[in-house]
Amino acid sequence: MQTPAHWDVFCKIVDNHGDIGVCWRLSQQLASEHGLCVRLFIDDLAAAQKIIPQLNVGLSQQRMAGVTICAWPDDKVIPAATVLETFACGLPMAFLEKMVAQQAHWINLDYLSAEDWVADFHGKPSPHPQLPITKHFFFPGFDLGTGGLLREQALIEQRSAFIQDASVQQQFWQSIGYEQARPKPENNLKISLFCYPQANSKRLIEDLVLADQSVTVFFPASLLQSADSLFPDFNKIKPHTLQKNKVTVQLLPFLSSANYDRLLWSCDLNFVRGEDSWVRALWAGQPFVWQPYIQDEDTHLKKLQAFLDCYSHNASAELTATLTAAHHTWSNAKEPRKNSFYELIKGLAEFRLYAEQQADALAQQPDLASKLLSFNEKLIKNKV
Ligand code: TRH
Repeated sequence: MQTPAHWDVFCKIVDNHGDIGVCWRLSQQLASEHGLCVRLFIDDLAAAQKIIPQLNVGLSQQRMAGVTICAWPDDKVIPAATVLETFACGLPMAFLEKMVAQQAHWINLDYLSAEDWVADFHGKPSPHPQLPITKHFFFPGFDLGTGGLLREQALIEQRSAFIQDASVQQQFWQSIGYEQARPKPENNLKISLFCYPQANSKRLIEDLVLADQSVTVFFPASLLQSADSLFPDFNKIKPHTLQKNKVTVQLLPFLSSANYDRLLWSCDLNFVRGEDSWVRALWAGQPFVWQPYIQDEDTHLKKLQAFLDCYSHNASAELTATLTAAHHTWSNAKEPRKNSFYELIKGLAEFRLYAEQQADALAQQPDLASKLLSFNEKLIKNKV
């Protein structure tokens, strides 16, 4: 039997949950699907607990889901054969020096973007300015010339099984504290809402009220500060439930990763943000609106447009226009377009079919973890 290859993954939690969300998901996949021996180094174990609730922050090393989770390394730690830095988080100098001595392979996993330049930069080397070691950039992306998208092998099957089983769905709703009305009103629209405070929520709520349709909006209670501004003239009708006209807001606890996926699979429309929830929404195969992480000089708006261009390449002109208007209204305060969410809701049937097709098409491509392994093989054989 072959000895498993050793990988070290480095994660710095800058803010929010995307960094650790991606690192934890990828580390588990490398261990469980590819049989690697993975250590995940995290700079802030307490912050990571939000995504890995079972984490014991008092332990500097612990094993979970086949991964060894470690506190940021001290000078004594010996690097693995392959070191995956994530989002240019920086590696400790003493660790880097040992990597040089061991001729470890060094890859940086970058942020996801649909911009054209990504394929050109994917896989490119970047020699260290002082040390004789080279880092290689690995860019996730939407086409074959990039590093692909994170997707567990069984994800699409798990989604299909869930969608086909009404009793499992009912159990899910109960487990997150939501009593679904029975019999289900045919036109009750379910929307999950995960956004940054800058999102144009005022316009969304106005359009939902205008749609004059029964709507339930699922919103993480932990973002309640923004909920005050999001739902200012709503009445509290029950604990965790707010209402205005036909729009009900159901406040949710922060869900486990598995339950967050189930929520995305169950809703008619998902508002997602950043990176990891965005990719999960793609795989859900349901209509979604993505809000990019806000960057200086409106860089995020370029990322947004690049994604819209890439995602809607096979969509009808009407659907493309609807998606563009809704996304720009949501993320670009300078460019709100009237009734854009109203139009989005009216066009959900077409969007649903399209989202499903896009998820299926993207799932035909190799996933990010598999591509990362092939890339590392090339590094080992000096073929990059
Ligand atoms: O939290 P984010 O805003 O993370 C961001 C982005 O990754 C961004 O690119 C990065 O620069 C910045 O962090 C530092 O959004 P994201 O990426 O969607 O991560 C949220 C994670 O939280 C994702 O793994 C889904 C998870 N989640 C749950 O597990 N349960 C929940 O109930 C919710 C609402 C989210």
